[in-house]
Amino acid sequence: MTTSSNKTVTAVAHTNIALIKYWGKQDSELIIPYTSSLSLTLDQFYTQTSVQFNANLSEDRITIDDHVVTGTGSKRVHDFLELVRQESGLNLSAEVNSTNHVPTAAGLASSASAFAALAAAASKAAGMNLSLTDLSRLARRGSGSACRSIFGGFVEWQKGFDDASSFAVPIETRHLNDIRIVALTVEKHQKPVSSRKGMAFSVKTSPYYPTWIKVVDADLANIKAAIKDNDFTRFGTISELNAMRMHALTLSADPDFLYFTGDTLVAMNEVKRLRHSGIECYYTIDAGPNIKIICQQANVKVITDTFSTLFGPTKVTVAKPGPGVKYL
Ligand code: 2P0
Repeated sequence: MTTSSNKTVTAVAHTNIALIKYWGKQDSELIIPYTSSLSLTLDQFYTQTSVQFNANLSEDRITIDDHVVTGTGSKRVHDFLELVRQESGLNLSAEVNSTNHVPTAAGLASSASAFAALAAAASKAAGMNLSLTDLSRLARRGSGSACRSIFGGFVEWQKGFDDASSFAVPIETRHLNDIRIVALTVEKHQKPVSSRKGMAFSVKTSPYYPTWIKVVDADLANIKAAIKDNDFTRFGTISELNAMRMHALTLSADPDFLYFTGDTLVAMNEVKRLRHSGIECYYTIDAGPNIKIICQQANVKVITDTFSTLFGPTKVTVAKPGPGVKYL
């Protein structure tokens, strides 16, 4: 067993937005989902994390955005470091320093970039030299969506059936590279139901959950065909539909719950109005009230102008496809 390592390793990972959503786990310990999912990694939002395993520490020391975090706030990071120690055979405590570069207005703060960067930095600092596939599997154990942030551009998380077979793969394409995501923040407050709880509750109580599993298979096949055919209209249509199908699982849970606010509905209607007026755009919405508008570069200005007028310019952030994880 290795007992010493003092290398500080720094990794950067970008967040991703799911276009075919992950919503439900068949195995919550290993984070194996019921369905595959597909995302786009974004250039604007990322996490930078440094890790050093240090023989002088008696316990993990975790600093996030310049604040030392302890107790429940650090439990998921600590549990993840335990997993890295188990897998690497290294038995030292770690110093972790993480900074999120997510504009506070973007509403995209995400565990995806955080656990992707942590997986990359911690595994390398512990002396593991993982392939990108194994890094994706490791990141998945921290947070499901993090397995997709190992790669850039369009990424598919293939659900698999066990720890070895559940990981993300990049979708190699030069198509749709003028795609843009206009992130709109209508609400900054913490969501009332976390994704983790919300998806578990939907699996358990929504009578539509078995249908979701079937529908995602079809949505995923269709969106991959749309990417292959460079068909933005089909791509956007399927993304919007799939997001609404995911939210139908919250409305059909018992008791029901909802991530939208009144402003979410205002923004959704505005996207539809723009679309009907000939400005092609679609929306997707995660487990929160903020919407992300899917469009192409040519329409970015009219869309950002419209939403800046409606909600204020500080609420609007434009992102492009972003890169996979890298070391500094
Ligand atoms: C996604 N979301 O595919 C979906 C769509 C939110 C809505 O993945 O429990 O933080 O850590 O595996 O990855 C957010 O859930 O959940 C998420 P865990 P995660 O992006």
